[in-house]
Amino acid sequence: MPFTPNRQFKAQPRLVVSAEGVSYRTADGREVLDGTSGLWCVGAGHRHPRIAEAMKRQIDTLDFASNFQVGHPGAFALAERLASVAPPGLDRVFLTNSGSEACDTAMKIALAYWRARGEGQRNLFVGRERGFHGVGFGGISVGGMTNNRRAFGTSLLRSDHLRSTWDPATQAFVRGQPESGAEMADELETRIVPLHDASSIAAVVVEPMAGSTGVLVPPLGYLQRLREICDRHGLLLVFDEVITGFGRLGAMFATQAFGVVPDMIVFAKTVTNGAAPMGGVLVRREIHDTLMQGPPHLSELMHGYTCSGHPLASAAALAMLDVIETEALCERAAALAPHFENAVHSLADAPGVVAIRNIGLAAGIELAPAPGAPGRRGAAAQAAAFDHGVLTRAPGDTLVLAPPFVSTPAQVDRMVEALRAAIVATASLPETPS
Ligand code: PXG
Ligand code: PLP
Repeated sequence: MPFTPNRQFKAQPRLVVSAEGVSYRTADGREVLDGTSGLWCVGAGHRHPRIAEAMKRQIDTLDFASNFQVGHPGAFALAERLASVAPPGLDRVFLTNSGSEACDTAMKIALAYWRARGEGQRNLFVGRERGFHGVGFGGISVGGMTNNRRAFGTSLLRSDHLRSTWDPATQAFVRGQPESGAEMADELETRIVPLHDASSIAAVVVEPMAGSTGVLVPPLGYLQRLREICDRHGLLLVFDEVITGFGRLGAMFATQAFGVVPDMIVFAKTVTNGAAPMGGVLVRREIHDTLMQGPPHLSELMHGYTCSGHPLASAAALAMLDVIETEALCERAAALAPHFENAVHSLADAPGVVAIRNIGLAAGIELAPAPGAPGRRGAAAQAAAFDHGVLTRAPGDTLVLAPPFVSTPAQVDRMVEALRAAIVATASLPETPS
């Protein structure tokens, strides 16, 4: 099982057998609120009828065609549609089947772009500590999650990392974006560019908001500052919007929420509402055009996955984009965000809560670790939350809450109450089992 204590699960399985709206149903018939939006995917709620119908129609029309040498209309329609909701200029699309594949794809496009421009020496990637860019070899090289790298030895690609934007001394209970800290971006210009030289850097890859390491919110002006530094030194800037894309921050992309436009946007997850696996990269037109050269009978980009632009995933994504528009999901997420913020910050007085971070419909509630056993309190609280009726995620000792955009304020309150019960229930843990 992915990122799961397998032996514990086998001893005590938690099986969900059906879902509707913002809830799962367990094998033993209990309702569990989906406080993770199905790992950040299901913004529109589970089993949205419009998406289900589109997928049923598709499987009865064209179940599968690859996009190698042939093509099918759905993938092209989707690419057009994605370009129409992306910031102006980012209007070329490459489709994959996951966020990890999309991250590696963006990194390969960056390498190929520089080679096509005669600058093949640019092969170093700049990421950020506590950044997550999936589990491919590219993604773990530029990623900054120590546990995801440690077990596999040194990374394959050359990389350096900016410091994380999280500063517990000044940000512990800040609501939304911290007001100070934009200058943390200066490290790119004061340390990394001088050390490696801009001419060796392929791209700077960051999540606008670091999601899977517990919701780390960028300080006001930080992303603008990164963009300015990249522009001054001619560096490509890639935003990994696998979590923030398609509404989580109350706008279609974080790019629009923060008013900073990168050179590539990596997306996945919510693009299909989780109903089918899909990811992809939105690319600035000039990068695409630079690659469109060489003998006309040869592929311009030697890259792709069997199921890139799968018909079922394309149909799901087109339907999801319809739903986002017709049901005003970005606006709904934005409208729910203030209630959500108040609700999660009400946990400040729960036992052992040492920090609360939030933006849009994402929050991290950080707990003091059990003495000598980092991660144990988080894992225990996550399990207790499931028993109290809410699915949450615990990277380390932080509980993450990310409700579907269609949640009601009352459902958000129920999720937060269940988290409080779980935090209280795990306030003092028995001795660590050996
Ligand atoms: N980039 C980012 C920013 C992500 O959050 C990926 C890439 C990889 O996507 P795939 O589709 O290959 O998993 C992710 C995935 C969590 C959690 O607990 C987050 C992710 C995956 C699993 C768990 O927050 N994000
Ligand atoms: N391994 C083998 C032997 C293959 O034939 C292929 C694809 O044809 C792959 C790996 C890659 O699989 P995918 O295209 O699904 O990423």
